[in-house]
Amino acid sequence: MASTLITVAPTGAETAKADCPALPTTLDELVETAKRCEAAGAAMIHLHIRDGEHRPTLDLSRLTEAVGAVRANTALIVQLSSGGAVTDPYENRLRVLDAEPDSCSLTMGTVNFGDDVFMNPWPFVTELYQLSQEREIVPEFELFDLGHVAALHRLLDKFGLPYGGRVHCDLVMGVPGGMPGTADALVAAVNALPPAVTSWSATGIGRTSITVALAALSKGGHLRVGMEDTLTLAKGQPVNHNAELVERAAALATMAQRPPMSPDEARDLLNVKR
Ligand code: KMH
Ligand code: ZN
Repeated sequence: MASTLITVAPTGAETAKADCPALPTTLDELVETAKRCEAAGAAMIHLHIRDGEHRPTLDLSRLTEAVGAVRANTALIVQLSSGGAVTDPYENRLRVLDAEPDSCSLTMGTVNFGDDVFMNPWPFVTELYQLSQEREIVPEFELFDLGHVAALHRLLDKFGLPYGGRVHCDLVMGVPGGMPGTADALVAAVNALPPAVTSWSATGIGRTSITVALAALSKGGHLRVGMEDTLTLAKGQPVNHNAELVERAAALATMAQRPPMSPDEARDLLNVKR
């Protein structure tokens, strides 16, 4: 039976700990979250980390420590965010690869991001991509808009396949400034993906979470969930732990006759280094 890759994105860079105490921001909270989410059905973790004051950071020693701690306590595929926060300079975002994760996110273009702009100019995208090839790190292409899908065609045409030979994308839907979190937008984006794409997931920001998950499962895609993207289970019902979102995704996937895949199966799917 086909199965579903569930990625958990537990923290992000946008929400303040003071506004959401349930957000995992310390190393202990991260490890506890990773273990519970793995038990609930996650196979990959998309990581942003925080400093001692719970602020987003790309500090290399903290990143390396977080990668090691998740690896020591779970079998999850560790994907580091190369997106960071909107204020992070390009050189720090490139340096994330020095922490030697299994995978890194790689956003395929600039996008308005609420009141901010998430900057991903073409020279940065190509430099990060070539670095991922050199370092043997599997990228996950983050597609916030249809233009990012077009840019992925261009990247693969010019620079060839990623390390490992698989092409895995994540549709990030419902960001104010990006494509909407609707079934119509998902179908349009999926139908436009390059033929080289071997797997894709989708995530719906905020209240688009369930719509996007159901559309993704219906269209044969995988799922990303987590408090980076969604802080409520329903109106007025806050998420108390990332595992609640993973459990819900696992239940939807099981209902769709595509139960969660193990980290080991996910390693085969993405062909990350073993
Ligand atoms: N925090 C956003 C500005 C990624 O992780 O690669 C970017 C982001 C995407 O979250
Ligand atoms: Zn992220």
